[in-house]
Amino acid sequence: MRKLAQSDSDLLSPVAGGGLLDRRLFLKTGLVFGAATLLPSAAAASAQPIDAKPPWMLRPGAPFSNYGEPSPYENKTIRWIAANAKAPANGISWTPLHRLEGIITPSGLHFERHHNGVPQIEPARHRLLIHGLVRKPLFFSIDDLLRYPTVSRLCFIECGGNSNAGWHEQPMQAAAGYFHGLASCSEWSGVPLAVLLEEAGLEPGATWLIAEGADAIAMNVSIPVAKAMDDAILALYQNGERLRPENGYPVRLVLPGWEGVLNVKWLRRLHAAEAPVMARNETAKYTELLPSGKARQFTFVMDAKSLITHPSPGMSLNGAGLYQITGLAWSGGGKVSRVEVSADGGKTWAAAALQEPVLPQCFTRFRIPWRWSGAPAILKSRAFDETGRVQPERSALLAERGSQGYFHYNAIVSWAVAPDGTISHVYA
Ligand SMILES: Nc1nc2c(c(=O)[nH]1)N[C@H]1C(S)=C(S)[C@@H](COP(=O)(O)O)O[C@H]1N2
Ligand SMILES: [Mo]
Repeated sequence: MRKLAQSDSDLLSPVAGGGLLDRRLFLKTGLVFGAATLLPSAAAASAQPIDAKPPWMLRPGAPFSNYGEPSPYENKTIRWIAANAKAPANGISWTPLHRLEGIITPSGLHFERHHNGVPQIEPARHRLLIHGLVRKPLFFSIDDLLRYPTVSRLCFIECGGNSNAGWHEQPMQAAAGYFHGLASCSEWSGVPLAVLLEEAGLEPGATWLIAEGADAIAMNVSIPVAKAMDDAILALYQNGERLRPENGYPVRLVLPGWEGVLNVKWLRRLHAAEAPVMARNETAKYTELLPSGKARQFTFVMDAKSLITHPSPGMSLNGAGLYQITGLAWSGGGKVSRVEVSADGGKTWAAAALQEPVLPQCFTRFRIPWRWSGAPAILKSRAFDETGRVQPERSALLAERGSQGYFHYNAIVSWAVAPDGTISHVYA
């Protein structure tokens, strides 16, 4: 155990209202486990007797497996599915963000949005066509694509409908991931789309690409050529292994930082054109009418956003004391430059520590220590990105967009902590 230095004890002084402490506190491990007998979980752990001969040490363990699965004790770390009763192939499933750590979403927990189910595609029969305003129309098999030089990119995908319960008049009560988990973050590997477009040779008038999937709805959307040439990837791999069927096997588009619907799964066709196709999912859906009567359409870049994942609704705090507040921040605009946390409902804010790596268009993990007094508290986080985007308060978002919204909700999220330690979602 380490002795407290004067500079260490400064770290135990609040840096904002409600008991938020210096973000560097947890870097001083000796301090936390030595001086701060404040961590309730550590105190509880030391009271447990040590089992000298647990049953799993008395005989050899389980045999090997061809493909690993999570521990059966982790069977609550699952996606939550909301499918349409009349059309079960149309629906969503949420990533349990509240049960995950770090920034990577395990592939089996990546959120899903299917407009007409998951096609079981035989890779040998799948083809990708690039045609329209190109000098040389091209067909690619998956084997062809696998021969191109590969790039990898860590980035999030977020559905434009994520967090849409935030528009409800009353705050929805659900676990954080089952509210904001139509966002996930993976390492995607594949071929830069620019390489294939250069091979096909875009004609001068080609400013849009109409991308179409091989699902039973042949979902299509329009993508500006500038983005396709900038950083779009034809992803073949997700977190090191080939894509999961749910996420677009054998090939999908990944457009870092851009709205989920543009990341066409099971990609079969890219048609170069002079104008967008005005498909259902860029006219009737994923657009919104503003109070002025004008519509917002083609809002490609996902806004700056953040959310405290721990503590969050469904968890409860075990008495007053020292806690680590942690959560995720992201922005389609670029890198997250700053995350601030409030423990007094937004009256005062303190800068959270951003855990490396901090990458553009990627989930960023933030953390800040908090000494809870046991009194009612309201926790909030707000994200800033390197391009000047700031996550707005809910009242500001509603003032700008009206209260009839459905898509593109990125307001600050508030969790109320009650004296008994339970946590609920509030508008504050
Ligand atoms: N072919 C096809 N691509 C699709 C969809 C679809 O239903 N069919 N859904 C879109 C939507 S709305 C989103 S948010 C993302 C979801 O990707 P995921 O299911 O891998 O999370 O895929 C997009 N690409
Ligand atoms: Mo979506």
